[in-house]
Amino acid sequence: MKVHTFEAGSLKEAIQKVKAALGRDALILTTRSYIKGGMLGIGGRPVVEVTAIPGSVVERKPRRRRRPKVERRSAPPPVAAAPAKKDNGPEFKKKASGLLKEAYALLESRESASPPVEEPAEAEPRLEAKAEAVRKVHQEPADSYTPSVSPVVAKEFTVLNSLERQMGQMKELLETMVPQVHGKQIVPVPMEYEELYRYLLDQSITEKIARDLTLELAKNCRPRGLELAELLLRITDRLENVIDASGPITRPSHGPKTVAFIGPTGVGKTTTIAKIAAILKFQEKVPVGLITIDTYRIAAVQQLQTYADIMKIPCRSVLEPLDLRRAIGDMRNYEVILIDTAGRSQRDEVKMDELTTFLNVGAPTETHLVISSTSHPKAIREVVDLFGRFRLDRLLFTKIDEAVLLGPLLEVIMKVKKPISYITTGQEVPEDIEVVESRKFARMLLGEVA
Ligand SMILES: Nc1nc2c(ncn2[C@@H]2O[C@H](COP(=O)(O)OP(=O)(O)OP(=O)(O)O)[C@@H](O)[C@H]2O)c(=O)[nH]1
Ligand SMILES: [Mg+2]
Repeated sequence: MKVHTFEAGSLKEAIQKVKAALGRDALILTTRSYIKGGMLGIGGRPVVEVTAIPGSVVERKPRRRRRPKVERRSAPPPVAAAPAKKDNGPEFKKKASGLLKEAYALLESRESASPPVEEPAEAEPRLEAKAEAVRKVHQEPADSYTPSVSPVVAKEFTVLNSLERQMGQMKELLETMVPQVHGKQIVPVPMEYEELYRYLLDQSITEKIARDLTLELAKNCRPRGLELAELLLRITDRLENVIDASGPITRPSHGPKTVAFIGPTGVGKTTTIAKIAAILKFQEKVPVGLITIDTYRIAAVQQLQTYADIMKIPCRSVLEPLDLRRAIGDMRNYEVILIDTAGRSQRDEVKMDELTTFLNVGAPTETHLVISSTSHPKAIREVVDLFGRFRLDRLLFTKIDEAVLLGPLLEVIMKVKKPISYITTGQEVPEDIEVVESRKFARMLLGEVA
């Protein structure tokens, strides 16, 4: 008698294979589920193996009438053919949990028995009956299969089905987890650098930057086993190289230098311009002029005009792009011309387009993107994305005095890759402004209070 072996990903599939190859009368001898392939239990795939023989082999033998096992073992009566009703209530759960326990016990006993003991083929129930037993256990609607199955076999199928379901759930879980892991390209931080990594995260440095900095340091750092303070010193060195400081706005070698300040509303553009104008005029003795293209609010124009009046600096307000060009021409005798722009929401397309036209026509020598260090990291990211449409020459960070953590700025610096001109540290004009120094700013990004 030739025993056929079938392998499939699930019991259902295996049975289908048996039926297709040996017919509906086929008799199942053994069933086994195991993990195939992989290493050390990782990466294999669940496999159900079924051995069976054609039913005709057995039919030819004179059949010995056998009493159903269910009677001998005083187990529940044979499975009924009527469609089973779905029941997921507490009673069902209790039963299911009992069955599961039994199933595990059975599985354990099977595993310890080697080789597995096969029941004589003639004592085995038919394939259909086994399938029916499985259906009954799982409360699935029955079809035309004739029930006659021993509880032992039913339990075996319970085990396989339970395992199959669990493996399916695990597969689903893995499928949702694996792309995320790959998406983030997570490389574990060595234990030795875990403290540094956590420290960087605590500074609100983004996870990716914190990880990259840590891994880079871990790769190149000698000697090993440095204290956190020493590691931070090395990170400071690294950031010092990342932070490009442009130095202050200075007197140009020829012609007037026009510098535009752009950025979202209320970040401190006008106040910063007033500070820079005061330093240029009173400390550097540079002739300076002001232009405002803040066409939306009279008060905003007046704000700059008031500073200009106090400092006795000429100030022009313009409403049209061509006026801007004319105003710059009119101020050609001033060495530095600072241009204030209306704060605008980066989401306001109309105003952003209008600013584009002003900047195209005015063609400033330099454009500084003004970002408040108190803004939410997400808002900062959005500002960078949307103001990135302009030709940016410098970054300028305001309200450093109010910011709790400066870590989010590192992402901007790394993304925009433009030198930083100034940071502003309060509302006082002109005192609260500093020209950026790379090392000092690196220490500030790492949490050192200025
Ligand atoms: N704490 C602090 N406040 C600042 C700083 N710079 C500006 N401010 C304040 O921020 C507020 C807005 O400043 P503005 O200069 O009017 O900002 P703006 O970007 O010109 O605003 P819009 O023209 O409306 O877009 C004012 O109350 C300033 O005093 C700073 O460095 N620190
Ligand atoms: Mg303003």
